[in-house]
Amino acid sequence: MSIKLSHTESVQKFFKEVSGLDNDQGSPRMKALVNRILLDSIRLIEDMEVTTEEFWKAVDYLNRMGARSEAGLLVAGLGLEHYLDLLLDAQDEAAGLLGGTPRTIEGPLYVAGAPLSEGEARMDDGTDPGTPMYLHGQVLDVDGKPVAGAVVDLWHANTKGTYSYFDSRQSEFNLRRRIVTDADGRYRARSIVPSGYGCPPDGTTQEVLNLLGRHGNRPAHIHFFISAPGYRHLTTQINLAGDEYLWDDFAYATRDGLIGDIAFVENETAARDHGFQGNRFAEVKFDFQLQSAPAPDAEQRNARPRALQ
Ligand code: MBD
Ligand code: FE
Repeated sequence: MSIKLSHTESVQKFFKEVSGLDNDQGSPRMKALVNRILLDSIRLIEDMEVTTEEFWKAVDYLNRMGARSEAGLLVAGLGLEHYLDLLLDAQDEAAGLLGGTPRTIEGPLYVAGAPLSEGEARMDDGTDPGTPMYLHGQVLDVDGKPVAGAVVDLWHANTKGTYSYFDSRQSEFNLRRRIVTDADGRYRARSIVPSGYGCPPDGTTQEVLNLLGRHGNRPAHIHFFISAPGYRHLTTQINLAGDEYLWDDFAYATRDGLIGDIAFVENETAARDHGFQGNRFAEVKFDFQLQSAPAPDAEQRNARPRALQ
C-alpha cells in the first residue's frame, strides 16, 4: 500500500518554507521554480514508490556526474536539448517566424574564442592523418541574397571523434575556427573529415544509456553558430550522409535540411588546387539561410550562459 503525504497542508506548508516563499528576500523566480521542482519530486517519489535506496543512488549519481562535468552530455542524451529545439520551433511557428536553415542542438562541446579569419581558414593542426576535407558554402538570407560579413563559428571532432579542449591531447582550438563571410557571403574551410562522437564508455551518461538499453553514438557532424547584424543567431549542425548513426543519433540532432553530402574526390590535380597534398580529399558544400532578426525579446530565448568565455 502506498502512503501519500505530498498533498497534505503540513507538507505543502513545509516546502513553501523550504523554497523561501514565506520570506521577502531572494529571487521570486528561483523560489517558484524550486518549489515546483520539490513538489514534483515528492509526488514522483510517492507515485513511483521510490525507495530510499533509489533516492540515495540518485544523489550519488548527481555527485559523480558533476565530478565528470557530464550534465550537458546527459541532457543531450535524454533528448531534453532536442526538446528545447522543438519548443523554440513551435514558438517561432506561432509567431510566424518561418524559413531559413533549421536549428539543432549546440551540444556540450563548444569553446568560445576560436581564431578568427576572413573568408577562409585551415582548421586542423596537421597532426591527424585523416582525409582532407574542403568545406564551403554561402550564408544567405531567406530570399537567397548573400550575407557578407557573417561570422561562421564552426567546430568538429577529429578522426577519433574527440574535440580539442575536452581532449587534452589536441592543440588549442584545433578544429575550431571563426570565419567571416566574404562579399559574396562565402566561407571556405580546409580541415579533416571528422568521425562520429561516442560517449565516454566509463562515464555517467553511458551508465544511464546502458540501463535504458541505448547506445551513446552520434553520426559524424560539424557544428555551426552563424551570426550577422540584422539576422537571427543560428545554432545548427551538418550531419554527414552515409554515417550509420545518421538517423540513430543518441542526441537526436539530425534533422531534415541538415544532412550534408560528402563527396570523396580522387584526383591529385584537384587536391592540389584545393591546397591539399596527396590525391584524395572530401568535399562538403553547405549553404545556410538566416532569418531576419525579430523583436529583441524573442531573441532572448536563445541565450545560454557560458562558462568558457
Ligand atoms: C557531441 O559532439 C555533440 O555534438 C553532442 C550533441 C553531444 C555529445 C557530443
Ligand atoms: Fe558534436
